[in-house]
Amino acid sequence: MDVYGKFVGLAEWKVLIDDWLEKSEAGQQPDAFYNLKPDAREISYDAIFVGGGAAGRFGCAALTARGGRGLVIDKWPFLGGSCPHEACVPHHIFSEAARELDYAREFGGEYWYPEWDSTKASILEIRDMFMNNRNTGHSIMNFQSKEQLGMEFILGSWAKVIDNHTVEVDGVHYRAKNLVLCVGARPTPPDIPGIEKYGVFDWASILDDLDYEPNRCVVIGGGKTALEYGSFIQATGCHTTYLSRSPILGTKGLQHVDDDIREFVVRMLKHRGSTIHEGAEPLAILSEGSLGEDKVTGVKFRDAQGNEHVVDTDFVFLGTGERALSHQFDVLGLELNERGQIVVDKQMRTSVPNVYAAGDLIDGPMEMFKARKAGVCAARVIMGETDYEFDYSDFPDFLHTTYEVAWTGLSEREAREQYENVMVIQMPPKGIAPEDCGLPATDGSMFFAFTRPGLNGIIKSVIDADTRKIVGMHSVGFGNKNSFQYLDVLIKQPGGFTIDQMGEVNELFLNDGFPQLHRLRAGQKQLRDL
Ligand code: COM
Repeated sequence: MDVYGKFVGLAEWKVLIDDWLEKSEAGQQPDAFYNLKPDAREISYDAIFVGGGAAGRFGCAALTARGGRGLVIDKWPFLGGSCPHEACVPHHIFSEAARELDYAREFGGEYWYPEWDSTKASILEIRDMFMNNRNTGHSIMNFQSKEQLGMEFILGSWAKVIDNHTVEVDGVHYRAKNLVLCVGARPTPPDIPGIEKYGVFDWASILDDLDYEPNRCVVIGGGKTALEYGSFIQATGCHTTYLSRSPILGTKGLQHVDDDIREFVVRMLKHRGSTIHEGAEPLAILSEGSLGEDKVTGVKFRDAQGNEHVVDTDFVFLGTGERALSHQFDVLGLELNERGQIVVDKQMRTSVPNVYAAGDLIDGPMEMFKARKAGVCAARVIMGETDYEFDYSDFPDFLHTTYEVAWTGLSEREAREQYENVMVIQMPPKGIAPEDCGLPATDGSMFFAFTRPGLNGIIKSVIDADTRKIVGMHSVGFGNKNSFQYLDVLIKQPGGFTIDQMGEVNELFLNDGFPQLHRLRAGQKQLRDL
């Protein structure tokens, strides 16, 4: 379907995209959406973005903004990739549901909350709420990219890379001076006997394939995805057991998570009723039923002491790894690392001339900021900014449980390894029982602070007392998370950000903790813990 030159509104995109997805699900081959200028087959684009997720969409927007000519091709009928379709957006809906349900459970029968009834919270219903409305995200992606950003695209058709200047779609060759590869990654099931059984899900298949209401859940993993989905599942009233080889939040990439933060998160998961086995090795997924139709009944695992156990369950959630979809570009002979990711330099250049890669195809955190900025970096370099680099080795980070957990910089332990004189500002203060304290009382935790002290959260700031610079900040609670994207810039700016400068910040909330607590110590000659 040719949409070039026609105004396509949001409502119209919803219908077009839903229709495409329905046909595709029914095994038909729906028409792709072509938004190409008339000379598309004759010219050589500055770049073709293979993959229209965050990296491809932001890359093409950046290229277009700088006067370049870009083309985005995606197999799905919408731009934005897995984010609006099956990854970040549903994750945020599930996390918001988890937070709401947590309140409903904790305050059931008090104030305006009805008695808590776990049978009322349906995973399927919340999932369906997202599925029935996700075309809102899809349509704004296409509308914004076409009508506002002026991007050319082909959506709903496969791109076959022929060489480093040529991409084929539906038998037609499109030429470009450069290619930017950004088709992402997919969850990879761990190698456990029985992993293919019905009843084992990941963040993608929970959307497409779950067709029953789970009663008990085993989460395999102890990192971000495991905790985020596990917290949601537990919050619905479905008892959740974590089987994690590493300590919870001790997986690769989470080295900056502070010990006090980790302890609080684990204690709060247990408070909500989850069972946690750290150092656990899953041995087999058990099932019952006739061959081919057997359904999960349990997970056998070996605990940290070497003893074997079985956890009964009808639902297993895999919070384990993902694999880059790099092999569809084998024709290019790109250098890959040991995890199958495309190797790039700080300008997103691959080992093949004129080929760049971005997003989850490359190393580094599988996070939105990295995908978007890597795509933009490739575009800027292509458009002649020869010195532009993107370093994604250091970044603010977060996850949701029923809380927002956010951090930037060093943990206290890391700081003590690097600096001789470390000072810590912490609330609740070290040595004080959280349930006796009731602080921090942040924007969003007032109810907990006043009626359930100890459940409200923890904040922490780590300071090099010699230079007075803040070197790490950490928070579990509510209302603080988004400030970390700016705190990260402040504390990592050249020259750093001192406790005294933080003491000058004008707080908007009385007691989110950071400006106010730093101000109480600002100016103190020999800094002491607070
Ligand atoms: C957001 C997708 S859901 S994108 O990063 O704006 O393309």
